[in-house]
Amino acid sequence: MSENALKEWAARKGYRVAWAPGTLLGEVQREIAARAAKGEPQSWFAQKWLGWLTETQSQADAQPETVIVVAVPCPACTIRFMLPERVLTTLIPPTYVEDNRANEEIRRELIELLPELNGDLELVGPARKALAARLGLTSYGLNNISYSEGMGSHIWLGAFATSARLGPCLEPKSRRAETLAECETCGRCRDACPTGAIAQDRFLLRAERCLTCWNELPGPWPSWIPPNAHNCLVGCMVYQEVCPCNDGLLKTVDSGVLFDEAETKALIASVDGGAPTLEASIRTKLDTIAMSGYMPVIGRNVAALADRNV
Ligand code: B12
Ligand code: SF4
Ligand code: SF4
Repeated sequence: MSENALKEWAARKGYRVAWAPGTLLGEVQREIAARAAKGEPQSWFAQKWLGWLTETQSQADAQPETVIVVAVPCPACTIRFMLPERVLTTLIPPTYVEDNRANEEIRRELIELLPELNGDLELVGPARKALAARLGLTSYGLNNISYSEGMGSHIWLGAFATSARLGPCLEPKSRRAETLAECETCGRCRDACPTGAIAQDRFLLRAERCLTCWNELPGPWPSWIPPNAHNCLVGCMVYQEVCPCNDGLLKTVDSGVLFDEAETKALIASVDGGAPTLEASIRTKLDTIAMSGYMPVIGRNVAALADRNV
């Protein structure tokens, strides 16, 4: 019953869905915790980005009956800034704009779809890539992000936990994560990564070298980031663009957001992370694409793109 309803819902929406006994959540969290204990990723990075590792009561301890993971195709979007002599058009990679909206929207849809949940469906914060891979919903690229069949890597991953049992549970296809077959003879993403975050000597990303790790956080750029590395408002699209498994699958939409010259100047002047003048109008525009949380880094990032003259 739930199996059919979930499959039909996903097919209708163009999503992919899979679910498994809730014990899978504990398994992937323990695997990541064991890596972190060995310093992969480095401990300062784990503390900042994988906060759940130090939480006393994790969702896995609460032993959900079922975890549901959903892969949703999502486009990159363009955004524009008026500089004195030209318009700077840049990209916001997939998942930034979707994240705020999709978590709640999909949770609501699943609750409506499956009465047996009785409204009991919690967002799962941690380890979504690892969960999706273990469910056979995605494969890892050498670049460490996940690819779902027919969608490429431009996907948002959502994960949910419930104490309800959902009809016949899909047994995860493989209890191991898999890599794309294409990676064996490729390596383009590793060559293209502007900061050397995709390592030669291990599979796990050197996350502390990833441009995204730095352009999402306020503060000065580390000196080892080459000025020409910057390529998006936040995040980075370099390795997804060069990947043959994304051929024909990358979609870009226009966000419709344009900052006029005064707003752009105010943003760039707030390069140290302080609130820009014209804050209200800037915030209103960012709110339309659910990006105002990134206000403290946008001025600095726009300045870096403008200096690069892209
Ligand atoms: C922390 C985080 C980051 C960090 C660290 C990234 C990382 N690779 O860990 C930073 C800030 C650098 C980052 C960057 C980006 N992120 Co991010 N990020 C997350 C977050 C919050 C947690 C990821 C996590 O658990 N990392 C911990 C590591 C240990 O987990 P893992 O990468 O799955 O590692 C497993 C594999 O390496 C595997 N493994 C190890 N060895 C081997 C060997 C083989 C052969 C195989 C098959 C597997 C394998 O075991 C590990 C688990 O133990 C998730 C959202 C979430 N709530 O889960 C989003 C998420 C992963 N990010 C996402 C995105 C889109 C990005 C960016 C592309 C941003 C952008 N658009 O510009 C970049 C991509 C960087 C990259 N190359 O991975 C998406 C990914 C969607 C997708 N297609 O997979 C997610 C899922 C957000 C979402 N809701 O959709 N991100
Ligand atoms: S660019 Fe090549 S090596 Fe990298 S993820 Fe894509 S297929 Fe794999
Ligand atoms: S997001 Fe950019 S910096 Fe990070 S691993 Fe990919 S190509 Fe390298």
